[in-house]
Amino acid sequence: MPEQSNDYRVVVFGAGGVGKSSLVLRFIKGTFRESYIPTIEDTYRQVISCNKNICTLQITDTTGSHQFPAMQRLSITKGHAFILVYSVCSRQSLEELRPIWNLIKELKGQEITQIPVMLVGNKCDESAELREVTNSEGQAEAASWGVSFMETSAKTNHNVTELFQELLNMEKNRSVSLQLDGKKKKNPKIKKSKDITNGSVADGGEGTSGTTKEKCHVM
Ligand SMILES: Nc1nc2c(ncn2[C@@H]2O[C@H](COP(=O)(O)OP(=O)(O)O)[C@@H](O)[C@H]2O)c(=O)[nH]1
Ligand SMILES: [Mg+2]
Repeated sequence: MPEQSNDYRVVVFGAGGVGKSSLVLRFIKGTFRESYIPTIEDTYRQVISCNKNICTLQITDTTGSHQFPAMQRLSITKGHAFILVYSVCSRQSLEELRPIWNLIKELKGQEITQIPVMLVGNKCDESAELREVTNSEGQAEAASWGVSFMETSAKTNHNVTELFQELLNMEKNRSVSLQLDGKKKKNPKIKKSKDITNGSVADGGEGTSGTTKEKCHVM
């Protein structure tokens, strides 16, 4: 299927409880929940534009550090871009990303310089007293790894769409964008795809029904 070969795969890593699922759900569904429901592994899909065609943005929300090593390696091997999430309220969660980053570098080899990677300090809405990692410390860590950096809040929706858009902007091998505007009319192939009429599909248990194409649009 052409849609499948056109997948653009983003993998979200980070310790349990840092807000990986919250960021993905905020982006895909526009929702947020206070309760913590541990994830097994879910993949969400959203239609995006790629080289003036449509393709599928596939976001894999991983379980965190307890992911089976073989699954972790597979996610890395298949991934086109990576989001490494820690909580600004937990220095430990930043430290837990290091082995994952090292594994990504090891498995991608030379290719790593071409791969979009964003280090993300989530929960930036939390009060100053709860903070354990400052913005500049996060920035410095990202700089030493040679990756990009952003602070987000899935709770207040701060920098969430920007995170995904920035990540796609970093892709140099193809032109990927959340924007579908303008491309739809020019590309008659869109009508041939069954998936596209739904806007998005998910193979994870939580699903993404209800996601509309409007969610793909950024201002
Ligand atoms: N204050 C705050 N809490 C958040 C934020 N993102 C997630 N949480 C909370 O942190 C907990 C863990 O979130 P979850 O997305 O399940 O973490 P995951 O294990 O990394 O997928 C939940 O109770 C969320 O409500 C955020 O941006 N700000
Ligand atoms: Mg989760």
